[in-house]
Amino acid sequence: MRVTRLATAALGGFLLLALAADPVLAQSRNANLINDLNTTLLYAAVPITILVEGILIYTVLKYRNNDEPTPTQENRRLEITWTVATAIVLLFVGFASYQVLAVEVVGDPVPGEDRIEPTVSEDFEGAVGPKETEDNAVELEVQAFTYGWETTYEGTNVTTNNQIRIPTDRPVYLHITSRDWLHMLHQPDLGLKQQAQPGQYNTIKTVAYEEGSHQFYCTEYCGVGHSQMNGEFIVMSGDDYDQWLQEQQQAEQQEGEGGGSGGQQNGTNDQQNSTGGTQNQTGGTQNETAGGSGGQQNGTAGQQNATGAQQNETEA
Ligand SMILES: [Cu+2]
Repeated sequence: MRVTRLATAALGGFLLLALAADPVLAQSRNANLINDLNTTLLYAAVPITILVEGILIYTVLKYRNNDEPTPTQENRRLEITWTVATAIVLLFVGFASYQVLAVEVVGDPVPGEDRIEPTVSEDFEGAVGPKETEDNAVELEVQAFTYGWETTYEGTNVTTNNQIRIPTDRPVYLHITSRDWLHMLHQPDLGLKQQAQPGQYNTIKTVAYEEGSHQFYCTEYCGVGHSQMNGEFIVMSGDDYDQWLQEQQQAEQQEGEGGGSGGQQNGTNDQQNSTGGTQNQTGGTQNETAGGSGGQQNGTAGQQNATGAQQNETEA
């Protein structure tokens, strides 16, 4: 009876764990690999947990009234069994983890002759460019500072603050560095995490599958503004991304070419605003006038009250 109940509880626990481990959506190749590894390791860990806990509970219950226990002196078969079993488990965990860590989206890209030069703004070491075969790859430079993030897109002058935009289904290389001291970029849904270090680039790679917006943030305590050091990580379709980048570039160019004319337009806006201001002032005058007469009315009311009080006194 007791054993049946225990078995039911163990099975229930296993099912709960299996449900909790179910990955929600395939956001990126990184997240996919990490979640799959997690599930694989869980399938190994749960039976071992049930076995060990089962033996423990069985032993406690069976020998609970044993007042003079004697330790097992020597049991070669038992020792060989648990040594071999442990070795098999460790080999399995090591092999499964290595298969995921060896993939460059998880274990970071490694420099090689088959890669093009990375597009970065500073003369720092550590950046790894895309492979020659990845002709549609996207490179972004992410600079951390106290307290925010600035992203530069593919060697253009286009930058975004506290916002990182990437396209789906293309290899994306993020060259991460810092302008002052240590920070860390983290986006859990996509399985991205890398340190931002001054004087050095750390390159991470991803291939995103789903469009959407996610929050990214700093996960290395860096000062009083650390908790505000977050931003929006936007995954767009390839076409949307190209269009957005083109628009940004055009806006940038227009600003660069006609800085003077842009300034004049702003001046006109300012004039319109000041005209609006005059109208408001006129309105203010009207209000004042109305307020004055209102005040007089109040004054009259006050006089009436005073009169009332006098009447009351008289009656008393
Ligand atoms: Cu921080």
